[in-house]
Amino acid sequence: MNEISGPGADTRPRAGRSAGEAPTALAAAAVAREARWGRWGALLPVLACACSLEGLSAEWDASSAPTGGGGSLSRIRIEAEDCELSGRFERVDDPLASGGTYVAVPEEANCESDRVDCSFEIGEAGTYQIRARVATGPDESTDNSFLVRVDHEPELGTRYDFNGTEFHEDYVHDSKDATGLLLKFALGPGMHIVSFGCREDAARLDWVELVRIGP
Ligand SMILES: [Ca+2]
Ligand SMILES: [Ca+2]
Repeated sequence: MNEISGPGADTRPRAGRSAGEAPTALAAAAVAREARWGRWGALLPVLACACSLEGLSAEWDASSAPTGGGGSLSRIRIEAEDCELSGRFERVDDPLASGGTYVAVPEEANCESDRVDCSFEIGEAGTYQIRARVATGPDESTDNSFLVRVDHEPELGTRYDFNGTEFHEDYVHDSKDATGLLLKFALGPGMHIVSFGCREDAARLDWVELVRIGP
């Protein structure tokens, strides 16, 4: 697997959906872990304690929904604002966004190599799909696509179009594929990077999930 870049100084671990714990202390602890251990530090609590993921940017939702095959979907969610941003992607505060923040390249800034890289630690090999919470920018017809890559492939990215000026959940599909099939990836255990690259400035990304749909 390729080189994996660390979270960098702009990583901002946030308290997850809190259930009574002190988010600021947890966030501070997460920052301290990041400083000492980089990306791996954020994983330590997962190994140490499966009971609570408070304070981590990645959330396991093993509660899941049943699938037709009798298995269950498991998903890992990472807030886009907690991913590594490059180029002109910016964090934008918005009460309608999960965690109060989304990311976007400013309108009219144009796209170059701007990217949002979200690192997922996968424990179980399987077939995965990407789900994201997205919204178009102010111009719904020209602020509504990203170039999606998994582990830096494909090199040019898969064009993913969507609609809707309000935030909504969507599964990533290949917009050049007339069949409309959702993207699927066979992933082994370990770290995987899901990237959303700028294709049209002002397109908004709130969070990203890897969803395991089967073996
Ligand atoms: Ca635009
Ligand atoms: Ca968010």
